[in-house]
Amino acid sequence: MAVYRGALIGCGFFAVNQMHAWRDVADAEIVAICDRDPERLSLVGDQFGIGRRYLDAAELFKDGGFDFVDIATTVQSHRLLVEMAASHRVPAICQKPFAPSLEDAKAMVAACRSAGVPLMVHENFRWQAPIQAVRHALDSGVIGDVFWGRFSFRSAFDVFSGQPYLAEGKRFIIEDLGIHTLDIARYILGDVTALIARTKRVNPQIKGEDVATMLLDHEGAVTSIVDVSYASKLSKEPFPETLIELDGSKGSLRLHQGYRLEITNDAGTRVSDVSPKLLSWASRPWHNIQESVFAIQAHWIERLKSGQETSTSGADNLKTFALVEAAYESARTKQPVEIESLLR
Ligand code: NAD
Ligand code: 89V
Repeated sequence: MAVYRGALIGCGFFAVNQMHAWRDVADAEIVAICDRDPERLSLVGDQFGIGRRYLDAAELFKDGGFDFVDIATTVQSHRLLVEMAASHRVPAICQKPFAPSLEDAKAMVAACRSAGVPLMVHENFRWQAPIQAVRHALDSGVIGDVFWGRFSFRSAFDVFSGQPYLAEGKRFIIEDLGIHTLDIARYILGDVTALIARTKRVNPQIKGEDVATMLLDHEGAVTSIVDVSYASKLSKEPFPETLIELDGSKGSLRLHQGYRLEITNDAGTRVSDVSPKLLSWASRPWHNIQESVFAIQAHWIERLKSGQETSTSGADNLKTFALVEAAYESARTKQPVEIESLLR
């Protein structure tokens, strides 16, 4: 069985999860790493026993010797690095947020398309076990045709200690976290035609918005609410759970806190435990996210083998990224935004 050799760029806070997951993914091996920060490079190189280390991505690509690249840097470098991968005809995974702007994201998709290489955005939230359980429940038809939904992520978890840059950007919760929630809404209820949003900053110590409420029109006349907050002090901290409510023609579905999936229809109410696994290297409460990192990376290798497009390909992620842009535009103008016009 062929082993796909990968190179990882960006050895920061989150990349450690990706490195752990790569060790668990069958037929994959990270053979080289790169970070412009020598301390991060040695820390991750020593932890995972990687000998080939680079401070400069251009040097990494020049030396080659790998079948794909996993770009785990923050957003500012995504376009440069994805275009570098395309110019060397190397398939690429790129962390979310895909790009600083939709125009950049479109250019990245075009570069990989014309180079003929696959591009996947590391949009892992749809791969979480509870989200997959919701998808399977809908596909089984137990609640019929869904006409309304809510996707909610409300928390007061301190994300700034692990990711201090999140306090600094003019944009915060929609771009960093809401992007996942919007992607889940698309994954569960389909593509979005229009969106209206309101935002707020509650925490005075950060620069961007930490609360957002969005109303989405999905294709097929389904309506959903996507609401996200890092300013919600609750009796039991739910981080990093996305809670879901769906009403359908035959019944309803509720994904409650504590990974409890409740389905009600004419047969009654059934509650099941859809908790994620605690992988050997994972820690609570991050285990939900960590398991989804393994799942998306295993999917990437499976799709490299089959040649099929990935679930969160660059082209697919443009449709999620457009919702982020639309939300900021709508919050600014107080007007609904048509999504199609952004994707042209
Ligand atoms: P971080 O700042 O801790 O790490 C980024 C690393 O990339 C740093 O070590 C930095 O030196 C390096 N880097 C930046 N530009 C580089 C370049 N041009 N060449 C080489 N190295 C470079 O950031 P983080 O918190 O690990 O976040 C990284 C990305 O992961 C972000 O886009 C973030 O949104 C995303 N993220 C995703 C999830 C998820 O669940 N999908 C969770 C957390 C973070
Ligand atoms: O997914 C992310 O990008 C993270 C977190 C889950 C903490 O918001 O920033």
